[in-house]
Amino acid sequence: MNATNNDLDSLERDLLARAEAAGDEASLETLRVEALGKQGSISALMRNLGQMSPDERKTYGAALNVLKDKVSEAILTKKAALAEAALERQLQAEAVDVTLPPIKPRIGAIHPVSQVMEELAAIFGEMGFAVEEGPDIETDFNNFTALNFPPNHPARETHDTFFLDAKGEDGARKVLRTHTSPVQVRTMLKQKPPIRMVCMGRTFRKDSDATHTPMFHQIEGLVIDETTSMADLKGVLIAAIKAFFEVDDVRLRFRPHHFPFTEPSAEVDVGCDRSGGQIKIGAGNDWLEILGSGMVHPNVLKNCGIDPDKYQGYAFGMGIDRLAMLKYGMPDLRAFFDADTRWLKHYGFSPYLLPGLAQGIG
Ligand code: 2NM
Repeated sequence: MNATNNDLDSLERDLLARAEAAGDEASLETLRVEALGKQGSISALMRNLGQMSPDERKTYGAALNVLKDKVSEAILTKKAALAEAALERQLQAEAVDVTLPPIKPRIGAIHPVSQVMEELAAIFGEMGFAVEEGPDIETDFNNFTALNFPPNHPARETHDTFFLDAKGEDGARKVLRTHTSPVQVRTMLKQKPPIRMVCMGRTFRKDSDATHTPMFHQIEGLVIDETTSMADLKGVLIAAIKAFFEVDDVRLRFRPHHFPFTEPSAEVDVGCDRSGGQIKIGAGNDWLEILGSGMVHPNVLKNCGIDPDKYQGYAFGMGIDRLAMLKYGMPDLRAFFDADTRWLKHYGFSPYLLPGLAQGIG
């Protein structure tokens, strides 16, 4: 009886040590089968109980049951510890430091002209202007005739037009648009007033020197309803220029001018300061010409199917490239179109920070 109990003690030491030493779930399962399975060592001892006297059977059976419980408890405990350790290892291995800065894939930079267009779209969009688009190749009618440039009139030559060989439906040679105004023509032809739109895009003139490139960008705006006036134009321009240059005060000066498509017409200067060697918009006593504008000529309205006795409107236009140079301090216009990646890296904008009135302009 004592000998048998000693046997149980050593079996217990052995089984518990194996449970403790098990390195994975598989060896725990092997242990469980070898100790508690049908052919297991404890089960075999249980089967011997039948040959014992009732007294022996009582004490020895009880001891066996205690051993059985201890072993299965040891196996379960070790199993839980192994699972916990495995989870801990996985958590360590997959840990993410959420305080690290994001990885920025190198997907290039937004060109300052594109950036400025996004800014202008946000600003004018907020003021209720739709953004319209049109093709670079235009008919003579859309680019000139509808806009009150008389046929063979010298005004057409002042635009240094690129003519194509192809002819449009009007029988005249097509042109690379010399301004974005044909988009206004298209809009008036397809849409009844009220009209409130801007258009931005490429324009082309045979002109190339330090301050002119044969391709440049314009934004033009058009508002047509029954009552809008130069006063509305001035209010819109002041608000837009304040938002664009991010200044609180802007002075505008309207000088009489002439355009074929507007009457009256005005060139507009914005107040600036040149004392620091660079131009600052807003403050100061100097002036900088930045845009052209006027009330849409009745002939233009008529040419575009709008009754000039019922409707009136204003229009304005400005150069986007120069706006970008002024705002972002880029001295040389020609570098804009060199496609030099070093320049773009220096002056370009992050694709992740698109302008909007909520997140800020520029
Ligand atoms: C300017 C200056 C003044 C203009 C006029 C029109 C249209 F189509 F409505 F007649 N669009 N844009 C306009 C007027 C453009 O750019 C310097």
